[in-house]
Amino acid sequence: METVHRTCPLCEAVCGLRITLDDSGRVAEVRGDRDDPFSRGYICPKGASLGRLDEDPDRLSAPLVRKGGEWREVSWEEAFAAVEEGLARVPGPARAVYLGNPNAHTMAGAQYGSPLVRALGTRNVFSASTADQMPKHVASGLMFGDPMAIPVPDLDRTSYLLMLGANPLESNGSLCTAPDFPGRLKALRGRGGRLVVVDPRRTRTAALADEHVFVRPGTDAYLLAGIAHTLIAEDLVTVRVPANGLAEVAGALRDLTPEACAAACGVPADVVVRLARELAAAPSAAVYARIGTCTAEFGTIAQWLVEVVNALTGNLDRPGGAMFARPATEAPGRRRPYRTGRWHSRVRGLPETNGELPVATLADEIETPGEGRIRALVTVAGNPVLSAPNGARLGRALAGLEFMVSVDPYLNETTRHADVVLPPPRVLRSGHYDFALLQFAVRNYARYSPPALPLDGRPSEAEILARLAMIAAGQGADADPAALDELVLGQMLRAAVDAEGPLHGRDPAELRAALTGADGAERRLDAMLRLGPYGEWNGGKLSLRTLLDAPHGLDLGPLEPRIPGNLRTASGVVELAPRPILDDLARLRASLGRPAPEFVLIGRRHLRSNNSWLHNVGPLVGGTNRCTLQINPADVARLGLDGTAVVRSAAGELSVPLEPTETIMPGVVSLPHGWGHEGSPQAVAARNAGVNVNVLTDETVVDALSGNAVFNGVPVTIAAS
Ligand SMILES: Nc1nc2c(c(=O)[nH]1)N[C@H]1C(S)=C(S)[C@@H](COP(=O)(O)OP(=O)(O)OC[C@H]3O[C@@H](n4cnc5c(=O)[nH]c(N)nc54)[C@H](O)[C@@H]3O)O[C@H]1N2
Ligand SMILES: Nc1nc2c(c(=O)[nH]1)N[C@H]1C(S)=C(S)[C@@H](COP(=O)(O)OP(=O)(O)OC[C@H]3O[C@@H](n4cnc5c(=O)[nH]c(N)nc54)[C@H](O)[C@@H]3O)O[C@H]1N2
Ligand code: SF4
Ligand SMILES: [Mo]
Repeated sequence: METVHRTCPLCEAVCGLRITLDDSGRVAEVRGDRDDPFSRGYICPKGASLGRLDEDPDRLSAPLVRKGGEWREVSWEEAFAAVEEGLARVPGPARAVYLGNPNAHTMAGAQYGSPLVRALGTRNVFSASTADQMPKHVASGLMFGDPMAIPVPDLDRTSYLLMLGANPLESNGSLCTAPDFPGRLKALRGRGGRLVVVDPRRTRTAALADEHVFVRPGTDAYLLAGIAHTLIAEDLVTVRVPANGLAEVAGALRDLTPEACAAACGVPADVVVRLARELAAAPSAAVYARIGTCTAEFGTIAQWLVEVVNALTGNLDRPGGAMFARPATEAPGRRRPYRTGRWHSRVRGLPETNGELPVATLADEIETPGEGRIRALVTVAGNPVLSAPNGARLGRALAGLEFMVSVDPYLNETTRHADVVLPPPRVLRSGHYDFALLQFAVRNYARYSPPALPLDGRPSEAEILARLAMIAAGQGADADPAALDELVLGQMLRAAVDAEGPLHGRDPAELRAALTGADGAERRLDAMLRLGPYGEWNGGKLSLRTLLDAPHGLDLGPLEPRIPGNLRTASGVVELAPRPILDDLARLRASLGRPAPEFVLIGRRHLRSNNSWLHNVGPLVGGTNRCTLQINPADVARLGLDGTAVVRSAAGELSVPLEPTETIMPGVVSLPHGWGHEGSPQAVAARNAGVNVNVLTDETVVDALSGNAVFNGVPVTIAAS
């Protein structure tokens, strides 16, 4: 028996785990790591099932190559040779890549995703970000100049939290890295603070709150506009950060009165006004909005208004308010002001954001003939057939590709269309560092987990992605992946010695020689830590060594104010009224008097689920974790429904089992995403198939500024089946 300590890679909460392995390397037990200063022993049922996931017999153990409908296990050499042959047939501009959610949870995704994208030589870059948080990046990019500068609520110190469209008691939090989110919310109430939750469902998070406010799906932008309007109209504004555009904000919101907004969002005007007054009066307060408000028609406007309200109440960048983390691997910021629309998608003319195109138009780009049509696709850690809007259409489009390669441990609804599937090794054979998630932590913190077990002759995911990149760049299947790490390291160190700062004028070769680490991925982490804000090469202590010596993680202190140092706007101050957002308000106004559809569809998450995967882990499925349509009993009675119903949208239709519940607003129905595993080679998932909600979601409707998919507020009709 051996005990190892690792960060859980399954969600954004980054809990420390204490894992007991038996002599054969099997996971015997998983517990929370009580010595982790951030998670302090917290664990959820998913983390506890890591062993079951690890030994899932349906996880792929060797690469697969498909000929017609037949899958064949092949050697890694043969698999990479097949990739080389497939990609060689399709020139760069006709290739595409889709990067899925777990890329935010693997070192390989963080370190080798960008080189892979560059090597493919295409602007057809898609990811789960445009089915998720792109509105946040665009709002932050335009206001702070940096799309990654996303403030988080200072959860442990705030005295008032207004939470919209998030359900951390199921999701464990998102773009707000906070292990034991439920405990932190209880502590907020325990110290006399107030929690208000805005959601069309009375969720478990809402049940824990002081107040739950029902909102009509897709209309949070109105509610937030009404709050901002009230702050300005009642002279409750105290902006404490250097900022431009307050007068423009006031002008732009003048007609969006609480009464006008109430009519659109369904929250009574007196509640809108009261929320504004409470936010202004609280000793400290934060507004936090997540997926329910992002994957919506006015997603970017809503995220902008969140930060406008935080700024107007004096809570942006101050303890107890909305603050920016300072991650240990933060690179010196870019100086170019942020903009979107540097290029546009070929078929629908949708603007690029963060170097990507909206996943809502991926099927268009594959299906529509003409120069630049996508003919080859690389997917890494994604399942867009179940996660993209109108995923059913996307599935049909994938079947028509000339070549597709997927890096994924499973054969699933998406990877079954690939010609080659490359499975990464077990979680315990990979190192783990949360490059992405620690940018959004509610305390500054760092933890590195080295591989707990050696590689068993299979390449690491880092090596898989590096080799894909080198093949895509035309260097062939035999190129040495280590060369890629050296290239990246060389660039990083060269930039450091060229820049003003402690390393100015040093010799990059001498710095390179000082790096430690068992492989390229670790050496790159070492360099980033040393160069980072707490780094050994920056007057601090951090390096790979210090993290290896702290297997339970290192607390780097509470969040500290960062404005103006972290701003990248041309003006150097916060831009409260970016032109593109003010222009988009016309779209919000235009829909003010729009009649509400009879029913709108929203999503939901379950604690024991994880987007489209983990459905093959027996202990996690079943019980309340099921793919049912939540509907208010009054609607069931009015329509005379019984058992199941047919749901229709502009995109498609589904027959679904009903789950009547008083917890959902009348006129709103909710179906979780990530299901629809009928016929899956994953045996447990196939027995608990459910249906694909993204048969119903409409890829033709996006948030205009970010191109983000709209999953909440989808007009549907319901009929007896
Ligand atoms: N209707 C509706 N649709 C939604 C949402 C919604 O709320 N409603 N939510 C959206 C959101 S927020 C997101 S993030 C997307 C997610 O969309 P995707 O990222 O496309 O889908 P996931 O289900 O997260 O797919 C994860 C894939 O990664 C694989 N995987 C797991 N671990 C690893 C690993 O270590 N390495 C590799 N290479 N692969 C791995 C899994 O087997 C699985 O195939 O879905 C979106 N879709
Ligand atoms: N257990 C589990 N955890 C997960 C995931 C998972 O699938 N399962 N997925 C991970 C991913 S990829 C992400 S992005 C995060 C997401 O994390 P969260 O943002 O917390 O996501 P949800 O739990 O879906 O909560 C969204 C809430 O928004 C509500 N809602 C829907 N429409 C609207 C609306 O128009 N307005 C408002 N105000 N509310 C609305 C829904 O009812 C729901 O309660 O979770 C992550 N964690
Ligand atoms: S809350 Fe998230 S990080 Fe923590 S154990 Fe559960 S799945 Fe893992
Ligand atoms: Mo997500």
